Amino acid sequence: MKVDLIIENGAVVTSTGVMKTDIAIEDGKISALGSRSVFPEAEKVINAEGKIVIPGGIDTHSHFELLFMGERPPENWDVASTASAIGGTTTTIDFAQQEKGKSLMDAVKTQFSRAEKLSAIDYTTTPILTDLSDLDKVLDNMKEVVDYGIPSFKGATIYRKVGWYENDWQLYAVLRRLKELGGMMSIHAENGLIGEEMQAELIKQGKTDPKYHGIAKPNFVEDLATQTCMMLAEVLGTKTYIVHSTTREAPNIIANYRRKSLPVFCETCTHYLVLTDDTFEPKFPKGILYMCSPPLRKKEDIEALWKAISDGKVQTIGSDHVAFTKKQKEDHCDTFADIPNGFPGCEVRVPVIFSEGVLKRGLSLQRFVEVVSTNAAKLFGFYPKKGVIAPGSDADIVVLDPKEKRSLNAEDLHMGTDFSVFEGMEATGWPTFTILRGKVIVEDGKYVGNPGEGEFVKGKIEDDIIKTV
Ligand code: DUC
Ligand code: ZN
Ligand code: ZN
Repeated sequence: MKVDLIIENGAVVTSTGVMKTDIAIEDGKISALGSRSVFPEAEKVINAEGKIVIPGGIDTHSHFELLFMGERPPENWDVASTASAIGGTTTTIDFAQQEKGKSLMDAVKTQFSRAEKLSAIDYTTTPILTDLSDLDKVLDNMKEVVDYGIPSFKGATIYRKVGWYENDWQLYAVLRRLKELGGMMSIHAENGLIGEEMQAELIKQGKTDPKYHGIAKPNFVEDLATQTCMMLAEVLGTKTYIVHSTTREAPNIIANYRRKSLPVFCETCTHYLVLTDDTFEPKFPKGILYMCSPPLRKKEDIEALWKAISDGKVQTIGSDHVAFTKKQKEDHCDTFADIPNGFPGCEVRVPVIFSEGVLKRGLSLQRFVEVVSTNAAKLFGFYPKKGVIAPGSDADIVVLDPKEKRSLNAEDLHMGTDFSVFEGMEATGWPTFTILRGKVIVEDGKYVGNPGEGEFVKGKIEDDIIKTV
């Protein structure tokens, strides 16, 4: 009898540390760790000598095919998910936006109808609440979504114009319901009233350039909302996950509540660890491209976030991938407040964190794996199926070459857009192989799978597992 695949001689990052071990894979699962000499023969052998072997990346924050601020990126699920795979991500937690007048479950079905056909990687979703006009109905519908295997929902304390906003009462009611259901609330935390009134005031004064984006929403606008969310989380005891924290203070605000043993968590995103608000100038050709929310910050925030990652105060790093094109940004650039927020990043997340974190700042391999993979699986309720290299887990594995250097220029990447916010930069540490449930889908940097092979990953949050994040 043969096993399907053996990965030999790699430095494998497991839940307990880094060890030199071989990995046997059968029927899409890891069947054994140990010495190849005691494994059966294999159909295929990958020699990972000199490579680092990690669980497949899990992107906690992608927006594939998102219609937002008047634009839908031309990039489809197949292109986005293929690019994710090339960059070492094997599961994405993609947002599904509720449409006005429709239910959260409708949003899930719409998103999955695309993913089922086109996704190159496994997926689940976090529905975004956009229509709370019948609050009781939405609260009721949340149970159906949780029972379906989707335990997280997303709200926002900003974006009144695009309808993503929840007021304090709505947030309270949703958190209270999620406490009953055992789910987790993901929140985009920026104080919408101050941030958006400040935007309007600046625009009235003719201050419409991208650099005013950061001036309208300085650190305290995010910190204030983060603090509010933490107070609600404490009062209600609901699992609460702050998405894309960017300020030097936010991880500390959240850590203050973690110290009280509350289930609260902090995510940041790749770009907040690399890019500063200097990129907003000049407006053309580049400032408008760097428009995202929360805004890019200062060098001091970047270094504080990296420290918070190694200190355990940031639990996950997502991409916040939205593949707008240059034209889509340009078409709305009269004032900074109208430029569609977001840019592509799903492909570069794992390599940039490896390069900037492990190689440049000495982030441990163990912590690297926790923030790009393991913690996401634990938080969103599918650990140890994913997020770990252990017998019985899905064989989602990345064989990463720690010496491979690639440019981050748009023309060298595979995301469906025409610019890169990382233009001119390089990252060292790229997947030689990306393996999804035992099947090689990326080999030597090329996608060799078939879009549509990705599967829905059901989640159910377990309190004893989430405590280990
Ligand atoms: N921020 C972004 O930059 N893009 C999408 C949505 C968001 O909150
Ligand atoms: Zn957001
Ligand atoms: Zn987002």
